[in-house]
Amino acid sequence: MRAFIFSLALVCCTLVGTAAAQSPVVTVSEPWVRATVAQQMATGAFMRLSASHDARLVAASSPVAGVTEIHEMSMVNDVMRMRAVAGLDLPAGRTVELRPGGYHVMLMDLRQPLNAGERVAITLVFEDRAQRRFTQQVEAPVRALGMGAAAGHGHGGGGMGAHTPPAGHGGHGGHGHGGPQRP
Ligand SMILES: [Cu+2]
Repeated sequence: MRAFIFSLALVCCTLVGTAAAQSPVVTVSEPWVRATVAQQMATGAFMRLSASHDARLVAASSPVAGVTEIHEMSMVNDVMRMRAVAGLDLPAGRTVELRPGGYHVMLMDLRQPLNAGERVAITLVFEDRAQRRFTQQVEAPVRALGMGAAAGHGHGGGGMGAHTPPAGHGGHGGHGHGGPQRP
């Protein structure tokens, strides 16, 4: 009986400790990167994110890209536009999807072509509610154009895409964003 009470107390302490720390765990599922064609300097990475506690995706990086941003894509007057955002909120327990036509991690200034079947390492940087940062590494397989994505919703596909500098961040326009995305 004594042992039982003791172990109960232990469980309580553990639970309280976890709640106080509020350290989010972000589950990343089905990450993938869109394959590139010759001369293409930028592509998107997509995945599903689910945080155990409120968190925010605030940055990303990859050895294959000189610049990595978090982008939002939306239809503006029948034109697909994408812009960099400061972060993407991940409300506790909700799955947030990064997908073609929506939010994505934009890999720019690519150092090499990305071919289907390869894997790309991406480091995701998250922030908890107290603005403490933590990172998570994912290995995203490269998938060919059109696979797992609605056709025509790609980045800059057929000249449809246009980058808009993020509001109030005038400096974002100059870093090679507009390189040939798809000849
Ligand atoms: Cu983008």
